[in-house]
Amino acid sequence: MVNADFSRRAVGAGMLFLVMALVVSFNLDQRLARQRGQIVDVEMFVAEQGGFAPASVRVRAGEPVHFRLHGGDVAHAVAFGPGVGVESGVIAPGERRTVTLTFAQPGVYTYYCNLWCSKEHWRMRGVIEVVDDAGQIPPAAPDPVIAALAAEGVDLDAAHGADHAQPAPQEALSPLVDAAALATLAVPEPLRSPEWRRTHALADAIAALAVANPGRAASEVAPAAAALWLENGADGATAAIGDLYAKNCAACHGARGAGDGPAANDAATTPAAFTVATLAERRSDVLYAKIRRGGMGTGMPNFGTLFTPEESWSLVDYLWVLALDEGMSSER
Ligand code: HEC
Ligand SMILES: [Cu+2]
Repeated sequence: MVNADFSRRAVGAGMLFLVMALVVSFNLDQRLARQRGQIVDVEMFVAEQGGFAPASVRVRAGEPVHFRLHGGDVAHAVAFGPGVGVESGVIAPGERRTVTLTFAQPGVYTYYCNLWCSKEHWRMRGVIEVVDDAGQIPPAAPDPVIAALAAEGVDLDAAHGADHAQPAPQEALSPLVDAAALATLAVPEPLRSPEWRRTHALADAIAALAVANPGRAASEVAPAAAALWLENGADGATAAIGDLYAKNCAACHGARGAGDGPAANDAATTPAAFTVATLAERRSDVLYAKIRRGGMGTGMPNFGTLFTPEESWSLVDYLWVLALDEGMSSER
């Protein structure tokens, strides 16, 4: 009686152990599979030949993804965004390179070529759907800045005109930047706030500074406002943003923002030159929106799926560095 009871218990304990061992090994298997990650093979061709194959992939968040990139025709370089901060570097035709990254957050990401490889280069983009454990992607919130512009009735497509090509009132702002003059002027508090700067244009800052300093010459006020504008836009003056511009914008807009990049003539419309004359009347949020959404019916691509909002604001600041930086503007 005692013995039978004991052996029954022993069998029970043994089975429990087995079940637990199976559960543990199953979990271990899953964990190992997760650690090994997912493999995504991508063939690369210029956009005219189909771009990336596949052009859309689905992976799981929190697990490494090994992108095995293979150059099919010409040299390409693959970047991941927004906010991923990973690049493959240049991949020669026929070369194979693996880029491993882990998406911490589910959402929709982009892989894109950032080496100018053909006329339609900027169309060389792929979509990465990163799902959570339940296989879901959280819905993306609309960009609040672009939504606010729409609510305000700002027509992004009407905000550009024939003014691109004619750098006229630039002389009026000469010398372009004068920090010494700024130090002698009264600066109304809102002009220093990032929110004000984002919803206004340099022309607004010049006007507000003139009102706050009656009796001071316009030739003093404008360069002072420009100095303030540049000072408050220091985010655009980093090497990382310069690099972002060089790889994604310079081919059309020119290395120095003069609208004279090697691909400028291929765009459906002439790319804007980023001079004081073209930018002064532009609100920062309109420039931001144009970068993220692109120009409807023009050659301006959309970059909202490539860059973070912060990167986009910094690019707006960088356009001002191009337009206002004394060294550069004296070259034009
Ligand atoms: C394929 C060529 C091309 C590339 C690449 C490109 N742009 Fe443009 N961009 C254009 C064209 C063409 C326009 C003019 C569209 C129009 O008439 O509004 C434009 C307009 C703009 C405008 C609006 C200017 C204004 O005064 O309204 C901004 C801002 C801008 N681009 C920023 C950028 C930035 C920043 C990048 C890189 C992240 C970039 N662009 C990349 C072609 C390009
Ligand atoms: Cu390319």
